[in-house]
Amino acid sequence: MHVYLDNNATTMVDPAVAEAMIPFFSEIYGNPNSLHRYGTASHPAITKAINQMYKAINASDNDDIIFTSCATESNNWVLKSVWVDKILNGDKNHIVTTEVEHPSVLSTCKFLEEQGVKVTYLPVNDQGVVEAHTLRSFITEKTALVSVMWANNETGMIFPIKEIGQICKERGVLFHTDGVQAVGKIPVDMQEVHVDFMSMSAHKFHGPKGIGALYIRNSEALTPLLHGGEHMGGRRSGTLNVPYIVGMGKAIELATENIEEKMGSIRAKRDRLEDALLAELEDVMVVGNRENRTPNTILISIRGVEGEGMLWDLNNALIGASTGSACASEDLEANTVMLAIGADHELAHTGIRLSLSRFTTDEEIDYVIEKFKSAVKRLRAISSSYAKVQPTAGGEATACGIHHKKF
Ligand code: C6P
Repeated sequence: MHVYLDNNATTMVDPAVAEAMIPFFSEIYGNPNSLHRYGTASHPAITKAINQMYKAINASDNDDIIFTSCATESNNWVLKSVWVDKILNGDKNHIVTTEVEHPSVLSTCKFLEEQGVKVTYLPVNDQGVVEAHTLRSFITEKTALVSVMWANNETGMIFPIKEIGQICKERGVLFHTDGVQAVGKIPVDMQEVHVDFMSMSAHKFHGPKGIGALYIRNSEALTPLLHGGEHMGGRRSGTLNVPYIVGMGKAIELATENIEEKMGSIRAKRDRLEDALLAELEDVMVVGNRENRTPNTILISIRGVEGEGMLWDLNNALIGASTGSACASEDLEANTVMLAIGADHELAHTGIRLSLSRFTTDEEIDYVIEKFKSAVKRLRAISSSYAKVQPTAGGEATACGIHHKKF
């Protein structure tokens, strides 16, 4: 059996999405900016995709949704353009973000720090979540932007976007959220939150890779990242990628219609897997409480078992999982979110992320439970550092010198 449980890294393109895209490669291939019939032929499909995007996140007619090449571009666009607009050409000098953002936000912030921007990295609590009240004391009259993800890619933990948006609104500060791991996994309604910018990525909800979007409340001014022709109202230049735009529209529609029902079914499988691993394995823990987590995600720490070793065994059993963000997976570094929560380096090397999708089946879950258990047994048997101890009442344990917080 093949089991893919790395859906926070990327998802399979839904066959219905692929089917919707196909005519726009070799049949309706004109440049949508051309005035002839070959160009205009794609306009209805583009309009449909835009409408699907607006409906999925309940954006209003005054808002803009601009297609980009990926969420990395959307994140770069917001951070770099706010720097140009509000810092280089304004009187601000400060950006607030969190310690646990995706590398496309953190690396851009590091770049901006090299340019002289002051960046505050908000800490997370022992659940891996930024508490909204911590933000208040860090916002000053020099703050240009707050950037806080909606849901974390490694833990699935959901951040208090409504409260954070409210604080930013009260203080007159622009608010960007990286919505990549939220859209298509939990209800996202732009009328319920005060968010100025939101990044999205199609390949996280069964659309194609290489296409993302940026939501812009009330068409807020933002210097373009890509200058060129007058595509998308001059906001983002480059010939429109029609098949991918059609695919993103179809994918977001499929992911968000009846989302509660779809997610209920994924949550049931996720919970069954999590319950089984917690009940049947000793010295394991899952990061973050379930109620506040995206319904498809588990970040599990297995004392005494290196994440990479575990991935190897799972891979041999044809199970795809990860130790954390796919973008950082070549570094063999400790899981950054676990470190931010307060785990020590040894423990932070034992995290395994399992992320399900609507295509995950009950049979696959049964198979993973068995293979996971046998992999842990095998790896602990050959582990020089694993010594079985009973965790203390407070959840603290000191096996093999690992001291950690209770997650
Ligand atoms: N996270 C993961 O394994 P792109 O691929 O550029 O459209 O999306 C980047 C991105 C931005 N923000 C968040 C929260 C993300 O999770 C990702 C992609 C993958 O966690 C690949 S690194």
